[in-house]
Amino acid sequence: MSSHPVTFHPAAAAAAIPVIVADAWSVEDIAALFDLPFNDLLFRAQQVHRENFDPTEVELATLLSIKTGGCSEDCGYCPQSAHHEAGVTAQKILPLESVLDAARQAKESGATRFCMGAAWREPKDRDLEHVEEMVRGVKALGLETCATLGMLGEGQAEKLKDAGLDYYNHNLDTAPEFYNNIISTREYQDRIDTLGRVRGAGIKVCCGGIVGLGESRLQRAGLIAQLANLDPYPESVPVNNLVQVEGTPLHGIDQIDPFEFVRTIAVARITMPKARVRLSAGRRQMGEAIQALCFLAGANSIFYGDKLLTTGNPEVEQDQALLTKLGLRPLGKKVDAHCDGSDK
Ligand code: SAM
Ligand code: DTB
Ligand code: SF4
Repeated sequence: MSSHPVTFHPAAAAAAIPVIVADAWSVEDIAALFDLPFNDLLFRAQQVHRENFDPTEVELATLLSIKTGGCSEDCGYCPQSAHHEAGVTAQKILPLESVLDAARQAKESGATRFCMGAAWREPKDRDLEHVEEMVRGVKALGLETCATLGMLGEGQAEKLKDAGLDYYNHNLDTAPEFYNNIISTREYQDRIDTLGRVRGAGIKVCCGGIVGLGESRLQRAGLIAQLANLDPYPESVPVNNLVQVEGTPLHGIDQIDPFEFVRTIAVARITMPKARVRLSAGRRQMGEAIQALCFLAGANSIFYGDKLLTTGNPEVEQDQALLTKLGLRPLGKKVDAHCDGSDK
């Protein structure tokens, strides 16, 4: 039973669109959103999106792997885990200048956020010093900074904050009750603790998850409930569609129905109205029509650049063409006379 009732607004009753009157979201309330007819769900999500954002605006965030492969964690989806044979060779941390070159290029292409990812269980203090330098350098270029380095220990978030880090990405990934099917080397609570450290240091939280891991719809609702009930909920919510990589334990499992992915985006939008919901990994496999539905469902951020961490992402030119076709414009860019892609 839901601890918070889902009521039905009289005007919406015919379409059975629930109006949630609770402060905290129960899994049942969220499952009820997932169960709505597709068009009703998207309509609700569009309303919430338009109440909180300019619906033509999309944030472009570029990702760079600053330390690739050889990770001691055993995340079942991840090609960078040393537990799997996914053909990713472990590398050393990138030199500062390579990171800054990539950040300059990202800025030139129109990105406003630069996210640095490392395949660590947690950063050693010596590694963190390198990352602090990178954050300072990227910030000085006028980009928003984000890092994802695994679990943070005592005092590490404060160091990153002092260096100018705007966002820390650390995902809950899936529902607590499904988590142990996917990762055995760290606990759900470890992730919550890291998020607490990030918040405590005054860094904005980027936290989301992956769908298509073999979880049920109820478990997807469970993930969204965890995210939406974080107090406050994350400023950025990346929703990843599993990129299946050969050699990882999840390679070859049944893929999630694309409409179910769109539903997940819509439910994230409704439950976290002011968050930037990022249509994250998996766009290359998704096609343009499903991406367009994701934007309609309230996604207003993408990873932008030819590569994610180790896998592919749509080419920059392809993304620019898609945004133009849909009349979407990158965050921070002035409105053009013809933003519908027409040349009239
Ligand atoms: N090692 C750090 C950590 O796990 O916290 C940071 C990097 S890790 C690659 C960041 C996130 O990428 C994961 O939490 C997961 O949500 C996502 N990810 C990793 N592999 C993926 C895949 N094959 N498909 C979709 N998302 C993936
Ligand atoms: C997030 O939620 N997704 C990004 C970022 N945060 C670090 C990572 C996606 C990784 C996809 C698999 C790869 O390229 O290795
Ligand atoms: Fe390591 Fe992060 Fe990959 Fe897990 S998701 S194996 S922690 S790099």
